[in-house]
Amino acid sequence: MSKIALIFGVTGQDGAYLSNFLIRKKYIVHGVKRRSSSINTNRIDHIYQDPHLKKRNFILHYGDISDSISVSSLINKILPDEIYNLAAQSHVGVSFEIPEYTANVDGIGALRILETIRQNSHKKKIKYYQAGTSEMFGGDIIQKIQNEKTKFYPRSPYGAAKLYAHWITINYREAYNIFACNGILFNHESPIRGETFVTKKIVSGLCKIKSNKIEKIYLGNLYAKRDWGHAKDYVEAMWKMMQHKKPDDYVIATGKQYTVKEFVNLTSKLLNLKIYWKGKGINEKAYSTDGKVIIEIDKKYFRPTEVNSLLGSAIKARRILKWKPKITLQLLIKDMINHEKC
Ligand code: NAP
Ligand code: F7E
Repeated sequence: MSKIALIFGVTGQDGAYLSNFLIRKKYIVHGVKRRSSSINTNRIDHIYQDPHLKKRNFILHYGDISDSISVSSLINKILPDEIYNLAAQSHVGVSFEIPEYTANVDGIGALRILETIRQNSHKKKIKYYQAGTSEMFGGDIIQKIQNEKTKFYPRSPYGAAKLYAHWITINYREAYNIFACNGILFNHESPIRGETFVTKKIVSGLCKIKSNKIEKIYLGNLYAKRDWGHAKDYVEAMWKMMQHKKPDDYVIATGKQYTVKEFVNLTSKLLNLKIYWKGKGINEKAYSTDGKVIIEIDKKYFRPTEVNSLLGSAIKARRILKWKPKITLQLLIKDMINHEKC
């Protein structure tokens, strides 16, 4: 019999990749989307519009994880085998502007789901995946390479909210014997990454500059270092955690890091767009060979507290889950460029 999965955050980057992945594994996938005034299902329309899949394998529901009633009624009705909680206000910069909302959705949202799982435990043992993040480490403040044993030190309302979700997941696992896993995922990107995250902004911006659609883009901190992987590899890790005999917490990362500036340089190289840099600090700029400024710094993209350096060790996932990333940064950028069709 097919397993039933329920995905909160199905319309996001990971929700779309995970839906595809689980449907290929013959799951029946229920997804939760928010009501919005404009269409927010672009990333999953290809699945939803397939009449065959729509009827049998992929069902969408309205819901919101800030609303306990919608969370509990969906779980009570569907009684899935596995719940993936990917729903979040996922932008670190934005979390400084809407900290209470971020705490409610990214922190308490997890509690709403876990508590409903607990209340249903006499009817069905539902497994839970929590979308945790390297932002909980706050970078290299405690340790240069971060793993499951590294102390947390969140540097944003987003990181702090996700840390609550992380610990409440562990508490429900220990207190009520619920199969609940925390994935501590480092940055992962794809052609369907949100437009305001730095990788998508760079790839899409440089493509538009190359095809003369815009003149320049504005960025913030060029020297932040990130461990960037591909979302396709990372959703597989989520699923593997849920299939293991014991629920546990895992870091998922590539073990390689690059600065934002190096990401720009690599993207322009792959686009055959020759650039050079001049200036320092806020006045640093990238130029095309004909002397035009194509990248400038805008202070508004700096955060009140920055996570300077993220570098993960996924040795535990490699050893126990037999998971390792397959897609290199070069291939990730090529995939993102191809999608832009520039
Ligand atoms: P994303 O593209 O921003 O997707 C977030 C999803 O959550 C969207 O479907 C969004 O709906 C939904 N959502 C937001 N608020 C909600 C609410 N109140 N109720 C129900 N759904 C809500 O994020 P992602 O990159 O796929 O990441 C997936 C999860 O992993 C997130 O929890 C994120 O914090 C976490 N994470 C991401 C990364 C990464 O590098 N991508 C790394 C570590 C952890 P709309 O489409 O309507 O906005
Ligand atoms: O920033 C710097 C910025 O917004 C990366 C989320 O998925 O991964 C993501 O969070 C770095 C930061 O991702 C711009 O200051 C420079 O140092 O792409 P980002 P993030 O903050 O690392 C983690 C693991 C998550 O869990 C989150 O959900 O790039 N940066 N210039 C910029 N960042 C943005 N967004 N825009 C710029 O113009």
